Amino acid sequence: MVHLTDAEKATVSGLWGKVNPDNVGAEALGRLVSRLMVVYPWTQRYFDSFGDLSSASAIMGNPKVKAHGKKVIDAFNDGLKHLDNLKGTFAHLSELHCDKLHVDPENFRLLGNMIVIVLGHHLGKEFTPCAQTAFQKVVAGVASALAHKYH
Ligand code: HNI
Repeated sequence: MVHLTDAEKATVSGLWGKVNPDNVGAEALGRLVSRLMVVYPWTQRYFDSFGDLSSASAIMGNPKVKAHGKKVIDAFNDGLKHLDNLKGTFAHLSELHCDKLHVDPENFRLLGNMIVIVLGHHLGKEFTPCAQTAFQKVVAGVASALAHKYH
């Protein structure tokens, strides 16, 4: 399990308060989907009902990607409030992604990295290496909590 120091927790919540989570979610999911379509085209099956995913700009403008990004980031946001109990917080979602959606857990790590990239983009200089380290811990913790039911 990940462990954040009190200083890291303060950094994470301070910086999270400066971004618009819905935008971060939509962009992170859009970037993940764009990357998946190019590198792992078969993952399109996850997003069968999403409509036009034919190019990066179609994906970034796709209203279903945006709406789904909001769902994902709301759950992520909930995780930020329970950093000491990510496993419990994501138990239900882990079951859903594992048993029903059959999402390869590698995608949770990829999405976490997209969230870090988008935060870097939105926060610029404020996203110091120290801040990045704190967020990498969070996304690693969320990814491992989501992957929990797979083992
Ligand atoms: Ni994910 C549905 C949260 C990563 C594919 N996902 C959800 C829902 C939440 C959620 C919340 C809605 C559940 C419900 O309706 O009851 N997903 C999260 C979180 C992460 C994540 C917190 C990582 C931080 N999901 C991923 C990834 C993929 C993914 C990386 C695939 C690449 N998720 C899905 C799919 C659905 C889904 C597919 C169902 C979509 C639908 O509505 O049909």
